[in-house]
Amino acid sequence: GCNSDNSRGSLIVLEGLDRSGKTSQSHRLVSHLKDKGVSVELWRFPDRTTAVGQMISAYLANESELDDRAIHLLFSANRWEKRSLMESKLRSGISLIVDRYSYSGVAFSSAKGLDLEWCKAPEVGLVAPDLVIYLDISAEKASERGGYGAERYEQLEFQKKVAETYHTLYDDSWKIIDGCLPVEAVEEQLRELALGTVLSCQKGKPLSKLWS
Ligand code: NYM
Repeated sequence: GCNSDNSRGSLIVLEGLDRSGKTSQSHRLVSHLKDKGVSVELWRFPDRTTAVGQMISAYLANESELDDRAIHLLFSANRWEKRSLMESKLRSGISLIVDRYSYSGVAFSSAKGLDLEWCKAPEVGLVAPDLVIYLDISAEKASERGGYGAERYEQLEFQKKVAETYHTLYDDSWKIIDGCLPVEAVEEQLRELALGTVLSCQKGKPLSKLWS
């Protein structure tokens, strides 16, 4: 029941191309869950507030150059430095909605040509999400949405490669939502998926580790 000792918060990850709608949908989802009385926080990766996050941010803004493998490992380190806080939040009953996670790390780096298994290796042992939701939108449609900023990676040809690598990461546990649906329809599907996952974690679904 709700008060079982192993009741915990759930780790819910949103993934997708740049401009797929993840960020605004994760905000909407968090406020909906709060309204429902769920204790929940919005997280995102990269977490640009840490020292590592600031290096990542400078790289993305084209203010610094880094070897492809070096930046890959920084993105991973940025998740590792939050790992224990993440686990303690979950164990204390707080659910986390996370805008990007290890799958972004692998999809973006392997789209540059790095080996997929090499990209996954530093992620092994991080907390595994209870739910991964992919907001599915083609690179073309995403680019039409406007607002591709000046950040590195926000280019049509590169995003097409990222979409391909995301597809190689899919497994049956992923939930795919058509990102071209109206905002409210996407929101409705997200709410239902998230609430179901929150409930199963309250009932004591065990925490697991990547990759699983
Ligand atoms: N990105 C994000 C990576 O290349 N590797 C990662 O591990 C993560 C978490 O950073 N284009 C890329 C994807 C985005 C960019 O993310 C910044 P956002 O969500 O635009 O702040």
